Amino acid sequence: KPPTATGVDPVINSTLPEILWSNLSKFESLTAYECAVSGRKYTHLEIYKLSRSFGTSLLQSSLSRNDVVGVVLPNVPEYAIVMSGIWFAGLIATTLNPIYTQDELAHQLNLSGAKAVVTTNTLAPILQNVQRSKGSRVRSIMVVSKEAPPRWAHSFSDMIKTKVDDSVLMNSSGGFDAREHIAAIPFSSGTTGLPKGVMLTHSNLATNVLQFNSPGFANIKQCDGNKETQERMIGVLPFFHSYGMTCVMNTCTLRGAHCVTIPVFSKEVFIKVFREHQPTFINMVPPLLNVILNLPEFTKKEFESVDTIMLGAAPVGKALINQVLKKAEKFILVQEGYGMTESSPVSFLTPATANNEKLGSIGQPLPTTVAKIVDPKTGDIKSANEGGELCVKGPQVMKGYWQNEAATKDTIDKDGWLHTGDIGFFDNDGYVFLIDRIKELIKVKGFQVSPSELEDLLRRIPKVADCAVIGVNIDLWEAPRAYIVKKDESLTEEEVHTFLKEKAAPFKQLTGGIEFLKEIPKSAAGKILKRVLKKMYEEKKKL
Ligand code: 4UU
Repeated sequence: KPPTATGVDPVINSTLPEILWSNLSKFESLTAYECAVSGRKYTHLEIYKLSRSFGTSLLQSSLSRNDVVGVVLPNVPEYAIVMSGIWFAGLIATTLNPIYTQDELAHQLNLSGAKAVVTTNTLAPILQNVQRSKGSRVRSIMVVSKEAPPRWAHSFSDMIKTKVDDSVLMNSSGGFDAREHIAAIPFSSGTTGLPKGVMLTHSNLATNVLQFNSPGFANIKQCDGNKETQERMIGVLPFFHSYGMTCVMNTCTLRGAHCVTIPVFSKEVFIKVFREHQPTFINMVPPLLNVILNLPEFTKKEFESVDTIMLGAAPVGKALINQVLKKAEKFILVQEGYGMTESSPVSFLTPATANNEKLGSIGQPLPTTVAKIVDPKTGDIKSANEGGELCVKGPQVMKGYWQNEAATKDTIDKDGWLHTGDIGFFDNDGYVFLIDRIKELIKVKGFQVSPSELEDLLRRIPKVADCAVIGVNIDLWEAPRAYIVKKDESLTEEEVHTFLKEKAAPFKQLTGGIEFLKEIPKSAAGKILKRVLKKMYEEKKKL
C-alpha cells in the first residue's frame, strides 16, 4: 500500500531561485562555494547577487525567455552562478558532461536547440567547432576563466559586473506557472532507446530539493549563520547530472552549506579536501566510496568530521558500506537515495531514523511521492516482498521528454505514474529493495550509457554487419560489452576500440569486452534478445 504523503506543498508556484534563496538572510556572509584546487570562493550573498547580474546580462545579449543555454563546465564555484543566472532570467539550461567528445556535445546542443553555451577557456575551441557545424543554433559562447577569453567569445567575468535589472528577470508574479516553465533539460535515455532531453520545470526542481531536505530525510542542517555548525559538503558528483544538481548544488544553496568543488577528480585533491575542509555531509556514488576504501591515506582520521554519507545512482553493496564504517571506526549515518533524471531525480531516500538498520535498501518514498510495485506485463499491484516494476508518482516527475511525445507516453502512463524500468519489492516496513533492472540502460560508475547509442555508433563501422550492446558486471561494477557480426572478416577488436575512442566519452568505452558472433540472437519480431546475451556472458565467465 503506497504510504501517505505529507510535508511538502504538492504544487509549488515559485521560481526555483525564490525557493533556493528563501533562507539567505541567515547566512549571507558565509562561504557557499570554494574551488578545491584554486581556493577561489564566493559567499552565499555573492552567489545570489552575481547570479542576478549574470541573468540580466544573458537577457541583454541576444537571448530571451525560454531560450536554451548549454552549460559545459566541470564542477567549479561559478556553476551555481551560471545555473541560477539562467533560472533568474527564465531561460532553460541544458547541462552537458564536459568530457564529452565534440560529436556528443554537438548532438545534445543541436537536439535541444541551444542558442548559447557557457564553457571554459580550454573547451571553447571545441564549442566553436560545434557552433560552426551543421544543425547548430549556437550564436554565442561565454567563457568562465581567469584569463581573457578568445576574441570571439564573451567573458563571464565581465557579464557578472552587469547592473541587475529586476524588470527583466523572472519572478512568480503575473502569469508565471512553475509547472509549465522549464528550468533544465538534462539528457537521459530512460527505459529505452537514445538519450532524450528531460524537461524539468521550476516546480519539479524546487519541489525535489525541498522533498530531499524535508524533516527526517537528508541529514543536513539548515545554517543559522553560525560558521562552526555550517554543514561542509564535497562537490565531487557532477553538477550537470541531476543527482549533483539537486542533492549537492541546490541543497548547498538552500541549506546555506559550504561546498568545496572538485573540478577534476584526483586522489591527491580528494584527500586534501578531506584534510583541509573536514566535510560533514558527503554525497557519493558507490565506486567513489570504493576508491576511499582502498586508499591507504584514508584513515579513521579523515572520517572524523563525517556525520552522513549519502549514496545512490548505482547499486550500493551492504558489504562495501560495512567495510567503510569499519575503517571509520565510528557511527556514520548512511543514507541511500534512489532516483532518475526523469524525477528531478530523487524519489526514494533512507530516512535518517533508519539508523543504518536498512542498509542495502533505497529507503522510502519522499514526502508527496507515492510508489507502487507492479507486474511489468499486467500492471497488477504486487504485495509486500513480491518483486515487480517500481513506479513512482509525485510533483518531481518531469513534464516529459523534449519534443518526444511518444517516448513520454511510453514512460509516464495516463495516470501520471513514471515507470522506472527497475525491479524491486517493498518489505514489511515499507522499505524498497532493488533487485534488477528491466530497462536497457547501463550505469557505468553512476553515469548513464545507452546501449542503443553505442549500437548506432558501431553500425557506422563499414566492416560491421550487426551488433548488440549489453551491460555486464566486472568485479563490482557494470561495463558495456559489444557483440558484433562481421561484414568483413578482417575486422579486429582493436579497430572497434579505436573507432569508439574518437566518437564517445571515456566512460562509454567497451570495457566489458567485445565478442564476435555469427548472428545476434533475435526474437521473431526482430528484437535483440539481450537476456540471451547476458546469459551467454554469465556462462562464459564460469568457464
Ligand atoms: C540502484 O542516477 C540517477 C539518480 C541517482 C540518485 C538520485 C537521488 C542518487 C541518489 C539520490 O538521492 O539518475 P539516472 O537517470 O542517471 O539513472 C537512473 C537509474 C535508475 O533507474 C536505476 O536503475 O539509476 C539506477 N539507480 C540505482 N540503482 C539510481 N539510484 C540507484 C540505487 N540503487 N540507489
